[in-house]
Amino acid sequence: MTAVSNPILPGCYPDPTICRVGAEYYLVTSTFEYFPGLPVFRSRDLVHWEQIGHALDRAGQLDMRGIASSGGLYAPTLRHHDGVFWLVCTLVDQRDSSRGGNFVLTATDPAGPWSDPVWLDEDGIDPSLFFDDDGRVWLHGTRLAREPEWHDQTEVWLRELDPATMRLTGPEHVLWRGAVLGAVWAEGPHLYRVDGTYYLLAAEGGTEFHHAISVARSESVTGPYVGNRANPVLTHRHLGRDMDVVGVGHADLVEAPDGSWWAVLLAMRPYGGYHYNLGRETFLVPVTWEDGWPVFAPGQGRVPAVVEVPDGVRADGVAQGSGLGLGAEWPPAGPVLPGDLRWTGLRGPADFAEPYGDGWLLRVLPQNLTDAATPAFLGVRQQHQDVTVRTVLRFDPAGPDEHAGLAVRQSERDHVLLVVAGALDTGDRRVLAVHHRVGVATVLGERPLPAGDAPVTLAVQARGQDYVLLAGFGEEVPTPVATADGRTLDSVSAGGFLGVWLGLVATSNGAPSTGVVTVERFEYQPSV
Ligand code: 6LW
Repeated sequence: MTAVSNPILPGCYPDPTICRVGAEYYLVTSTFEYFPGLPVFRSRDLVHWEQIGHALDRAGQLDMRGIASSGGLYAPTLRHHDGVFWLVCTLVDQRDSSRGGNFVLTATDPAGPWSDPVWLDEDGIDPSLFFDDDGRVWLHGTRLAREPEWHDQTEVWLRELDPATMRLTGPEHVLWRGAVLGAVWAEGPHLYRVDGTYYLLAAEGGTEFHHAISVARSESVTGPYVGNRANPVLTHRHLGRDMDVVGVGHADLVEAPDGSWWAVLLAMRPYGGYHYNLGRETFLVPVTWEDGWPVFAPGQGRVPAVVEVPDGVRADGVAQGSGLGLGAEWPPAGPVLPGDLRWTGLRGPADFAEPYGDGWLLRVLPQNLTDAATPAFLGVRQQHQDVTVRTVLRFDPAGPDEHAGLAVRQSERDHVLLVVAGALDTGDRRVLAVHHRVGVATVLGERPLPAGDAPVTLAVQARGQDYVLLAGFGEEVPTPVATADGRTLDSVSAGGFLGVWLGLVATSNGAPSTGVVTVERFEYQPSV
C-alpha cells in the first residue's frame, strides 16, 4: 500500500486524460498557449509520475502564433490501441473560430516523436476516442447544442472514425446533454465498455465552482444512454466555497492490473480568499462498481486528501513503501536546469534561448508579455502556494525600455514583472517592479542599481497571495522592492483557464535590440 497526497500533479495540469499499457500508466494534460504543449507523464503505480516528453514539441507541428491567452490546446484524450498511442485534442483561437479545430496525433513511443496533427472534420471541443471490441473506432466530443433549450447547453456527439483515412463516417448520434435539468457545459466526454455495457462519463456545470461528474450507460455504443440516478456521481459544489478543494470535474477512468478502477480529474485549491493561483490541478480518486455503476471515492463522496493505493495497482504488485507520492518529491527543489521538461515558453520554440551552464543566454526580443506572440519568456508552473523563485543574472540594458528579469504570468493582460532596466535619465540601471492588471501597467516600485558589472539577484517570494519582489546587487542579500497582490493573478480575477507561471523574461518593448541576458541560474524553492 502506498499513500499519495492529492493532487498527484500540483500546479496547472488541467483536463487530465489517462490510459494504461501493460505495466505503465500514461497521462496528458492541457496546456493552452504554452509551448512545448501536452506534457506526457508516465507512472507504474499512479503515485510516482515522471514527465517523459511533450506531444507538441517542434516548430511547424502546430501553428499557435497569435493565439490569445487561454486559447490554444484545450482538453486532450489519450488512448492506446494495437501498439499505437492516439491523442485527440482541440486547437482553439478564441478570436478566430475559423482557425484550429479538433485534431489527432499518433505515436508508437509516448515520449515521442508524435505525428503532425491530422485535422478532423467535427467542430466543438473535448474530443475523445473509443476503440470497441468489434474493431470499430468512435470519435466523440462536446459542442453547443444545435437546438439549445437554455444558454450554454451543450451536447455530446458521436461518429465512427475510419482509422485508415482518419475520416468520420456514418451517421452522427447525439448521446447526452447533461444529467441535471438546466445542466450547462456537459463536456470532457469519455466512453468505456465494462462487462459488455457502454458507459459515458462527462463533466457538467462548467469548469469552475459548479463543476461536476455525471455518468450514463447503454447497451449500444450509439445509445440511448440512461443517466445514473445518483448523478452527479462526484462534485464539491454542494460543499460551499470554503472547501480546501473545489471545482471537481473532468474525469477519466483507468483499470489497474488488479481489477481496481481509478479516476484522474481536475480540481482547484483556493487560498487567500476564493482564488486558485495554482490553477486546475490533477487529482486521483478511487472508483468502485456497484449495481453496474461507478462509485467515485466510495464512503467519502469527495476527493480524498490522501489516497491509499494498493500494490496491485502495479503490474508487478511490488510494494513501493509508504512514502508519500509525487507531491512530496516532485517538483524537485533547487535549480531548474535547461534540460528540465518543466520549462515552457509561449506559442512556439524558444529560439531566443541557449543553454549556458546551469542557466541560459537569452536574446532580448522586441515582443513582450502583453503580445500574443513568442516573447523571450521561459517559465515553470507555480506548483506550491508558498515558493520562492530566484535568478542571478547579468544584463546591461541599452536604454530604459530594455528589461530583463522575472515574471509572474497569468496572461497578456495580467502579469507582474521584476526586471533590470536602463535608468530613465542617466546611463545607470535600476530594478523596476511593474504590475500589468487588466492591461494597465502600474509601477509598484523601483530602485537604482549601483554601477559595476556584478550580477543582480532577483527573487519572487510567494507567501499566500503576497508576491514579494526582491532584488540584490552582487553579494547583497536581496531586499523587497515591492509586493504584488496575487489575488489579481488567478483565473477567478483574470478569467481564462490557467494557473500562474513563474519565469524569465527579456524584452526591448518594441524596439530592435542586440541585447543578451546572461542568466547564471534559476531556482524554484518551495517553502517547507
Ligand atoms: C476544457 C473543458 C474544460 O476543454 O475546460 O474542465 C476547458 N473543463 O473540458 C478548458 O480546459
